[in-house]
Amino acid sequence: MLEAMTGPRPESVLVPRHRWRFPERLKLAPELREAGRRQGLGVFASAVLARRGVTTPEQLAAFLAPPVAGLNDPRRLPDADLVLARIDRARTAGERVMVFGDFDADGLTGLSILVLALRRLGIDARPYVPSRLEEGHGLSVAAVETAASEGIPLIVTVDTGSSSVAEVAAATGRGIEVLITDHHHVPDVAPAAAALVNPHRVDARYPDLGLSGAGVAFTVARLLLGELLAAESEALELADLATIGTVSDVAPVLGENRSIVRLGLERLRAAPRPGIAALLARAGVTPDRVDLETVGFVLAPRLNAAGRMGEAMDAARLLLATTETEAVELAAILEAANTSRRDLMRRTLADARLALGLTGPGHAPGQEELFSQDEVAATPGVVAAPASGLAHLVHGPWPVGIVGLVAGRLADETGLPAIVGADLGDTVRASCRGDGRLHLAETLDRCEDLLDRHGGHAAAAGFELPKARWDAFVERFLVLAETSRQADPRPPLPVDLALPAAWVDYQLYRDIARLAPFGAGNPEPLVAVLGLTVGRVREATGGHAQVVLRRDPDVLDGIAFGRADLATTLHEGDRVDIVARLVSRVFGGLETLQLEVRDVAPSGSHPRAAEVLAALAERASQRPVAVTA
Ligand SMILES: [Mn+2]
Repeated sequence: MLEAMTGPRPESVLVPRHRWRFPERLKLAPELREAGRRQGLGVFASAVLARRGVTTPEQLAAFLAPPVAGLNDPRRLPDADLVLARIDRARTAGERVMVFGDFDADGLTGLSILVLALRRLGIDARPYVPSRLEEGHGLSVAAVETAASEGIPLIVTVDTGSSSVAEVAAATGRGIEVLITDHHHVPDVAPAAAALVNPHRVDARYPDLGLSGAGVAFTVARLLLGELLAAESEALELADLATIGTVSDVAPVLGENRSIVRLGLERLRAAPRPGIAALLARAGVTPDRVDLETVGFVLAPRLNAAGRMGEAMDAARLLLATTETEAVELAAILEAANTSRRDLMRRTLADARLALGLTGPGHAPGQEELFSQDEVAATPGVVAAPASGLAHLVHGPWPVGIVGLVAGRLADETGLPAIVGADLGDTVRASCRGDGRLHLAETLDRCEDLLDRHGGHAAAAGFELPKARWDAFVERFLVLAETSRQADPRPPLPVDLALPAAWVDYQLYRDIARLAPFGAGNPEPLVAVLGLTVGRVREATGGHAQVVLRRDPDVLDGIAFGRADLATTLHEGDRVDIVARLVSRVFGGLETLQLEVRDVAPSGSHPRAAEVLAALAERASQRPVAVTA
């Protein structure tokens, strides 16, 4: 109140940092509510699942069932019979088999899965990882030549090959058969391979389209070991590798992928294979604490770094390592690749920031400072679009393997879409990253006449164009970015549940925990906790804020990481709504609920929050069941 009387003090006014996006209204079907109740799952968690596509009692039961129940019959893969027959023949004939995997983490883990499965069948499997710089994506002619010179009559691809028409023809010309396993788009003219195992084939009847390349390889391993050895359960032990591929490819953690990552996490935690154990040890992570975030931020980047730095074969060897000694040695090589990848990224980012006129220490919120200003010197050949306030566009003489990472950092740091290109002679190959507010792939579609090729998603895309068309592209891109600019520039914050504060309890935390593991397609739910009263607020060390939130009759503890500002903008007695992640804190043997605060708004300032609070006030006498916004 004192503030109101002494006039506005902008720094102490509470304004939410995000545009809260409440979930679409949903009336939970009675049978779904009942199905949840039978499983001991509360109505709010069931509603979250329903919004994520779990809309029938059968799907809900499958979601909560033991993971093996969610795996599909591998015999439903297209060309399953052809693969089985050909591998069986290789086994009886004692043929060597080359397993060709893409050089990213999905390809590398998928390759390891098939190599291990073939070895289990007694087949001499030879891993082959192409060089990112010299061979690029797809089955390579160099691999075909290697197979020919080594007298290998059969190549199995992983995570790639669906577009390799010429290379498969080259193999056939040399008397080598190719079995393709892949999850990428199948073009109208598919390669004439001996088998094309890809759930995305138009004639495929496989029930799940979410598998990654490693997920397809895992399913093929289940097929081979199950049918040829009656030992499918042994194939399940490869789920840890499939999990890394799934997470690295940002495949949705729903459906069959949810089963795969649950099996994989069990294995990663309980008995990580030597290579994974060595990587975790290097990163200082104890196996029993591994979750999908660890997989995404510790394991996958180290494997990808190897591919970017030309050490992908070492990454494959690491995954296949059978002894700790070998694994520790290879993990050191990968760590070195990861470090040089990071140095290269820092230098490239420094170059790009200088050219773009971005000043100050280069770091995204919450991340370490990347370089000091004296490291920065202009690199010749860097071309940046002038400041527009709409996007950052720059290209230069940088390695192709690094520009995506740099664009990601620039986008995180500035909150604007970033396009970073690597010069390849007269061509620029560029990566685009953003927060999805400007749909990057659709924006590129509208520049199609200027581009040689392009593709991607809302928040990540890529393209290639002749250097001579760069300026025209920049001009077009900025016009498109301007027209689609949002009236409200704040980043959106998706809210999964909006509940009066009194309804947020430990049981809700437990229900939400049952929806784990969280990842792409199934993010950890955020709850808008409505109608709290601010008690004590204090700034905590490390730029955080701690707040005690009163509700009737008890209090909730809140912690707001990186939001020291709240110590100034929140005042005792303020009525607030909070978007938070629910966490459990164990203190003195007692488990209590804590709110990990993402954003705060004056209570009822969002119309949907006001609606929930009004409905509550109206029905204050009994506890209604479905007033969730
Ligand atoms: Mn893939």
